[in-house]
Amino acid sequence: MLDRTDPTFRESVLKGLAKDPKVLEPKWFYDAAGSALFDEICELPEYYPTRTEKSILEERAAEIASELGNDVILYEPGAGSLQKARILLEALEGLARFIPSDISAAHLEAAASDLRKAFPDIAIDPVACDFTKHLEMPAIADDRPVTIFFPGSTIGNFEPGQAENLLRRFRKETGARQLLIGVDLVKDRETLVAAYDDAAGVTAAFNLNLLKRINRELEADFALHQFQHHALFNESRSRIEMHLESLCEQSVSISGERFDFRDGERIHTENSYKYTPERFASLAGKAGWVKPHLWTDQNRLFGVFLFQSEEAD
Ligand code: AVJ
Repeated sequence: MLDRTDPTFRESVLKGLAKDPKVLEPKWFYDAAGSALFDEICELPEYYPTRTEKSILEERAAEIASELGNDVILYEPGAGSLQKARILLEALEGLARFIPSDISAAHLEAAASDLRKAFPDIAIDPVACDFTKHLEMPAIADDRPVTIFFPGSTIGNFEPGQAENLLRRFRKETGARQLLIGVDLVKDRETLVAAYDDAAGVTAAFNLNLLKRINRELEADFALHQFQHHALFNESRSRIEMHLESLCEQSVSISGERFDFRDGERIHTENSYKYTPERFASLAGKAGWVKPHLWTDQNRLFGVFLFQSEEAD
């Protein structure tokens, strides 16, 4: 499939690499190769979030379904391959409408037509939008209450203040009454670091693929072997950080602009915030999401929260 370059990619990259320290936004990880690498990450023995969240959704599906009710519109921002939605749709017998949204219209349409075959009784109405900017609603008359489904701990990519704004926007832009959200929980450093620095090097390849993408789409000349994946747990900020570290002094040309790197200089490519249940409930509360209900696994690795909109009180 042809990957059309998002017009904002160039601007975001040039701006991020002009900063000190240099940064790149994690949303650019997911070109075709990056999405395939992420799918591989989800299968790694060290990467517990995906399988843990899946097992919570599967094991608690009936309970979750009875809390949600059937007569809702389920809206998933950044729905991607719709893997997790399938689990929920199976549990929500009689769900009327599902609205997956994603930045990549082509992938979304393909995933949606597969989903229609599996769930012929559910209206599936994909909308292409970038949820970091705006949640689009399809032009359909249906006044059932909206439930936002935001799994995968995607919320962990945002600074806490940004996360709060995002969750407030989700509520206001869709009029949603409920939020079902997956959140990775704080745990010991070894478990966390291993999940982002796996033995097989898949996460390293995922991180470095960002430079490959810049080379291909933005006429750049990153020497990939001169950068190294680095993951660390920043405990005081309760987040995993991923960086790409320059292994020597070098300069790189991107779209005709030159960027100098010191030996050991890092590009900060991702944050993945880890929450305690209390801290996450308090963040969501500030965004108008109240009455948390938490489902977790035996080891409390991962949390699936259901919140109600304060307006529904
Ligand atoms: C998709 C943001 C949830 O933070 O765990 C996985 C992305 N990065 N390994 C995460 C990711 C490196 C992932 N999220």
